Amino acid sequence: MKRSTAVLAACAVALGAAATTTLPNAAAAAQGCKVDYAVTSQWNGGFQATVKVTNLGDTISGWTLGVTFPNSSQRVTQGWNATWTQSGSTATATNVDWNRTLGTGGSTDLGFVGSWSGSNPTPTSFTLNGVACTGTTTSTSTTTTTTTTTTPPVGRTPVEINGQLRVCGVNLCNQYNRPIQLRGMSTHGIQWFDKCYNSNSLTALADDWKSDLLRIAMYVQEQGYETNPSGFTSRVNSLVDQAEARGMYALIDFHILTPGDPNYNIDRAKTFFASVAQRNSAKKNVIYEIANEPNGVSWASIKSYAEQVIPVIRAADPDAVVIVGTRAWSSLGVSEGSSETEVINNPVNATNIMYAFHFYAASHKDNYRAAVSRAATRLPLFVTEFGTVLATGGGTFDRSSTIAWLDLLDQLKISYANWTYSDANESSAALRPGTCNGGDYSSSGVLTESGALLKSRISTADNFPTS
Ligand code: IDC
Repeated sequence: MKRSTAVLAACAVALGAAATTTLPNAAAAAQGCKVDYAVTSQWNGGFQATVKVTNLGDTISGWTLGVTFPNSSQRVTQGWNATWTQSGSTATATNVDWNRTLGTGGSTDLGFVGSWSGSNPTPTSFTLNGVACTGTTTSTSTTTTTTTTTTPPVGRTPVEINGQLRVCGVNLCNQYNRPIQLRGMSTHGIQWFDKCYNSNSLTALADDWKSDLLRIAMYVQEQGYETNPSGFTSRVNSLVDQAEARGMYALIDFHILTPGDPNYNIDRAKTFFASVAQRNSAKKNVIYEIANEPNGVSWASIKSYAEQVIPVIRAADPDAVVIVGTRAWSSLGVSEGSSETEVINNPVNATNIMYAFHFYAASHKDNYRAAVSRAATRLPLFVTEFGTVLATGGGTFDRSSTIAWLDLLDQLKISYANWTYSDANESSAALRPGTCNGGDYSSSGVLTESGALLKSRISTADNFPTS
């Protein structure tokens, strides 16, 4: 083992030089490390990897990790939980404040998105403070699952653990600046399915489903907000409170759909967001989604809308995360023949924002998944709405495409909300028709096929980082 070898070598040198001299303390400090490296996703020209660093030596305070690739065509483009730089074929990760100290046996989880051309991106060696990590284990499998022994904190809700969220790099991060993924459900249009959102149903969502968030879909047209601004504003606020009381995040969705140009509703958006942002500014559980699905409108117009609405929110609630819808029903432009590059090349001029991506699993498959994999290396993405069915909200329930999507989102730590937690008579709904007429939201009999799959995915342990 590296630790004892290093100490013995130091003793031999010291004793050989002068048998009477006591050992200098510095020479006695044991060093050693182990790295668990896994490529969690890989695509043409890029990959994402996790790097778990374990200190096998004495406690260190302040460290750098060297990661040497086979050649310099592998580049770290964005990393997290450390400051990443690269020179030639060696990338260097320097500790950030909260993981500066690593005790004996202590570990920290880092990660990065990298680019590569033509060869396997697995690093050839790792060093911690210049000493080779001989405990290195590597894997390039995209299916490797890291087993974790973290027990989810008992009795602590998603909001209690994660607190105020913020965007860090391409991730959604919690109060400890650690990337997290929120998994939850969207309401249906609250103008139609209001009765589905009551004390019993929301408790079932928080306690049985272990949902991290509730998306509140407030349509603007179709008998929505425009017909009764103050009524819908107060209903949204009351759902924010009910989510908060159960420890869930609340995603306030300004659900524009037809017409597809968000600027049609910009005055309503400013009025609405000024009001909800001011009323909820002290809360930690609110996320704002300013335009559900722009369609038939250029990215430039959407960006202009965002750059007028975001300052209204910031003026009242400066630290909340804001999510901007993207072109073509929030497909990053793909459904209108464009791509994520229009956003990458011309991002919204604001900080602490994410971009929405929506998909319907039976309609949107590999080329959309490829777009998300590419975009996720450059843009903070949040899947604020997706369905397990056709884009109509009905038709075939596509289990295999949904699983492919959810596996991808899990790997990329992209948060999501499923359409819908309602008993609408359509295959996207999670609850069987008639469920919202009664008080039982917990038994398996109330779930549709889609609801059963989503509940099984959402209710698994979150393992949110707690330091
Ligand atoms: C659908 C509802 C359906 C309703 C229709 C029109 O499921 O009951 O009649 O809207 O308002 C979206 C939209 C979302 C759609 C959903 C399914 O954001 O409002 O809901 N969908 O068509 N984008 C892609 C699909």
